[in-house]
Amino acid sequence: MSEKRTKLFNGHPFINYERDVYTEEECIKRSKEFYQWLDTRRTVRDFSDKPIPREVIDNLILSASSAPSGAHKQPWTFCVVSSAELKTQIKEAAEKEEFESYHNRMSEEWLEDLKKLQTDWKKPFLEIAPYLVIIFKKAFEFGEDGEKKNNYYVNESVGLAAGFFLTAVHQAGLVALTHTPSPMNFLTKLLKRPENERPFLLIPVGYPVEETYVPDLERKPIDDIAVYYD
Ligand code: IYR
Repeated sequence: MSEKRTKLFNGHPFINYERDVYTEEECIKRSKEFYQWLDTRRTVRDFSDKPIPREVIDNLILSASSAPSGAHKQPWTFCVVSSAELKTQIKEAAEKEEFESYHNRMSEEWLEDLKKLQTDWKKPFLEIAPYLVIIFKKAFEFGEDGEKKNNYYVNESVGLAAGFFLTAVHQAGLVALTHTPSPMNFLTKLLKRPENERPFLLIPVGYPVEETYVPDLERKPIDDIAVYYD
């Protein structure tokens, strides 16, 4: 690596952004290959209990944390649960809420929309997957003297980090499930999170079982998802 070239902008240090440069042809090839590879990612619900090195989880989280965030505040905490006892507590609390949701809180339309995914209130993967990664968003932070410090565009920022995380999981040859128990404030209590943090997503990470089936879904074609204004 060449030496960092730095410059001050109004007294603030900037570094020269060194990046790879591609020809238009390479750019087309790379974007196509990346799309074709990313399109092979699937949400999986049948996890194996095969362990994953902790270092892998650190790397996935570091990748997630490279996402852009409002005023570069990185307003997230990734809680990583491998304790069997805690996983059981999380499963029991999540299933209690999900039972209520599937039986009394979700509309007929919603339940109908989920039939193709064959989800239900039972969440065995919460005990089976080697790691549960629970992303918390930081609504605000505490400064040195305990004063409140603002974060900005928190939902957008944490959503981006979650997307980066799922991409990193796929790149590592692992699978994940974006689980959304609702309400999920039980996670704040079980994981003893401070008052400035709110649960955002619960993501089991692991290997899939040997023979895994996923819903036979189609993704929307480009004309249904993009509008060009030339
Ligand atoms: N949170 C429930 C229900 C659920 C909702 C949506 I929208 C999904 O895409 C899948 C599931 C659950 O996790 O089962």
